[in-house]
Amino acid sequence: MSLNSASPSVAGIHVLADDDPSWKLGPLDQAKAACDGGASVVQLRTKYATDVQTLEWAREIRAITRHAGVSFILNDRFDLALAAEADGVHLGQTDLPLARVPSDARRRLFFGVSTHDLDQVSSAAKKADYVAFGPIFGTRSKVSPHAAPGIEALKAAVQLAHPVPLVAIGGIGTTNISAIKNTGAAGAAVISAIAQAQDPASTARTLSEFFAKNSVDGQEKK
Ligand code: 3NM
Repeated sequence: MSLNSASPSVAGIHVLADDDPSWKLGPLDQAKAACDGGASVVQLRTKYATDVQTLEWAREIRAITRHAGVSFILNDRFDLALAAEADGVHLGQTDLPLARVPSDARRRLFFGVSTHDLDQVSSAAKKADYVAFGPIFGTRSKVSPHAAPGIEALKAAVQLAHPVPLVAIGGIGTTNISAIKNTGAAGAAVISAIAQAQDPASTARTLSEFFAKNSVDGQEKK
């Protein structure tokens, strides 16, 4: 599936519903908060669960997101994504390469690829439907050998990926969402900002509203 105005959107806030057991909220509650708060995308990210558990969560999140009009992406696994009727799949650099994904799955799902430097951005933008780039800032949600490249590198990545939408990830929250938006990134993805929030739905709403604003240098455009 390629992304166009008639297809599910990847623009806006992506909430990664993550199954790390140390989070205050489980993946279903993270997904519900995302939908209640007006996020654009929920991505289910399971690094601990069995396939059976992942599929069970994926089916529930599919129902919640469909009802809310929110796009649903599954991390890593196109087979489970098809089984759960997800909209898309998010692949890491060490997951199945996009070129190996069967054409039937390519037709039915859109695909995003994680990138961590500008060479990876350039290569992913040639084949993926969207590109994720990070970690932009320091993150404690993922063990990453990659340095946090910051806002200037994000600007370069956005331009390099264009016209393929780029989603920023890593260390993003309410205090830096405007800076992310100002780079021209199509989206911003978060884990701990929601999974650890006092009021997750309200935080998702704050992030979504900030991101929806057409702000320049932190100033909201009238
Ligand atoms: N991927 P938080 S950083 C899942 O750089 C993930 O590809 C990253 O969590 C990448 O919003 C990251 O809590 C963790 O920083 C994002």
